[in-house]
Amino acid sequence: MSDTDRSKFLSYILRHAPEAAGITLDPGGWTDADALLSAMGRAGHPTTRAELEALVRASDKKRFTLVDGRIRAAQGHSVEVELGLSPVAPPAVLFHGTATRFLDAIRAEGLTPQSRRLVHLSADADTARAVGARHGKPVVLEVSAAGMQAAGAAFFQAENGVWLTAAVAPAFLRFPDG
Ligand code: HQG
Repeated sequence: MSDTDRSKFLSYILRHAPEAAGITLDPGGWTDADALLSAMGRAGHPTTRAELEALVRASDKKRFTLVDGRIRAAQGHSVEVELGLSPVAPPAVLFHGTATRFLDAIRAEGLTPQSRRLVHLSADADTARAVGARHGKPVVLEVSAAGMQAAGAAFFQAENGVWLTAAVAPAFLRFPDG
């Protein structure tokens, strides 16, 4: 199994379906690293502790956090988790990459988390474009994070730097065409 496949498998079970691998997550989304390694073995993806540590280090987006023998996904969950992040003041503008086919719905109702727990935002437009390209023809929206914060919204930053918030109303979005 390649590192990419292992990373996808880990993302799947740590964000979406721990039960599919026979593990449980605590309320913060953490699971015991040894239990995870056993689960990977049972699923036909035998992995050593050293390989897991290397994979966590090498993950391009730093998707996983491994501390004191416990591991979790830094963000992206659909299962209910309380990441325990403290609200932080965001930069004035953040970016959200999406695909053109979602624009009508986003103009009408703003950004909502869809299958995840929180809306994911990027600090720079290039990263947002890459995120949007996963879904189709990419388009980058500007989010007035300062405006949202002034209106009382909370922002969080995952361990890997991704920005998170509950939802973004249309009034705080700027579309490329105005
Ligand atoms: C769109 C990746 C219709 C939204 C990335 C997005 C990120 C709406 C899609 C992380 C909508 C959801 C998350 C609305 C939002 N109507 N569509 N009202 N509001 N959408 O994958 O942000 O590689 O759940 O624009 O790097 O694309 O997995 O979220 O296009 O950090 O580690 O609905 O996942 O990281 O798609 O990506 P997703 P996302 P990983």
